[in-house]
Amino acid sequence: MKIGIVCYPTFGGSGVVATELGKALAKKGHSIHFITYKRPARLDFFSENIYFHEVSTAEYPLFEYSPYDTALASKMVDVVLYENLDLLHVHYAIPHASVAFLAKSILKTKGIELPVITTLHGTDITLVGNDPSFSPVVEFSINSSDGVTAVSHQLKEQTLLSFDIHNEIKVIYNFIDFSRFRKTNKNHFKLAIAPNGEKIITHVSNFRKVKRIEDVIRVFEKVNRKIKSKLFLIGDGPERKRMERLCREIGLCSEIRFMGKQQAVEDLLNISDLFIIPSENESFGLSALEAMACEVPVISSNAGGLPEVNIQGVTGYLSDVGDVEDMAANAIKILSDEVLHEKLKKGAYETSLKFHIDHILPQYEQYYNKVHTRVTSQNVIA
Ligand code: GMT
Repeated sequence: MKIGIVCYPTFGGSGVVATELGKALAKKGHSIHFITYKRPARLDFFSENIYFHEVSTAEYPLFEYSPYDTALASKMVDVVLYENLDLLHVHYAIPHASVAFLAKSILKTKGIELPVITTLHGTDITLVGNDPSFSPVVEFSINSSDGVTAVSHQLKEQTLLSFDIHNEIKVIYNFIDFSRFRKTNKNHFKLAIAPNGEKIITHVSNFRKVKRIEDVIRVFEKVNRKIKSKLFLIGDGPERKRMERLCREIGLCSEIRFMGKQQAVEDLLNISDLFIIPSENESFGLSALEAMACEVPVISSNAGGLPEVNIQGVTGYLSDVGDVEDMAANAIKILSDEVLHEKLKKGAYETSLKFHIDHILPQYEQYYNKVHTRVTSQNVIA
């Protein structure tokens, strides 16, 4: 198939899923056309089946804000027409789903029926999408898509609760590529970074408020009083400065390392003993899954879709949002009991296999075929 993928090109979860999906589809022989404003961060190699179409907006003194949506719709139309795309798969509802509706409507006037699939990733529903300044458009564009997927059952339920949806929503989980995220021996690296046998606790995110990084630091503060340990904070975002100040205030700067954005997250996961994700809301928690694939148990909140990924007592433990005491107690329990730690490492890895790219990719392919057949056959009858 010739598939257009529209996504945010950043390190954020939706962009990562979209890019990895495109790469995997290209490996299977599909032609993949990424349409976005910058080359996606994870699009780091050349493939004869992958194309990148950059959306650039015209500068004009009248525009206080460049009309990205208009430029994106025009680029979608252009790529569909000249690359003969079979289907458009847009990731993150805002603005991609409504822009796809506009492109689809334009193409209809040219006699082309373009199937559009929207994947909901989380904050496009739970935070941003719910905002009254976006919600009517989000609801309309979900209902206007030819196919809709959500990355967890909880996100599907949340979408149905938040909006008046009459479209089917299919759940297709985030996935993991085990050729990248797998246990490898990085003991030399661990020895250099934790020379006194310190346990390493890791958090990866975009440092937004929803991630509750203060809870990560408060949990670590408690753990560190009992267990020699270090905290890796990987990623960057609006909360970073405040969190750096907090580390100074509590005097733990030498134990807490702000790593910034990292390309080779898997190397850091491979020297980690525990992963922590205490989010206020988390539709799936791809970063937790990446840790589990590297045999790292997870301490998380029980928000959103996290209980579908982190299984209580099997892959780690879950606590109520903000229950720093319970999270710290669970972390200490795991890090001070070698037998339990080993059991959870094994459980984390075995559970992560359920999300193997080889299981999830065919679900997308089958869904593409189903939606494509439905939309194009409707067109023939009409
Ligand atoms: O805020 C983020 O974590 C980034 C966000 C995104 O859309 O870029 O991630 C969301 O999509 C990921 C991929 O489907 C999910 O694994 C994350 O759980 C989800 N984040 C939230 O719901 C907060």
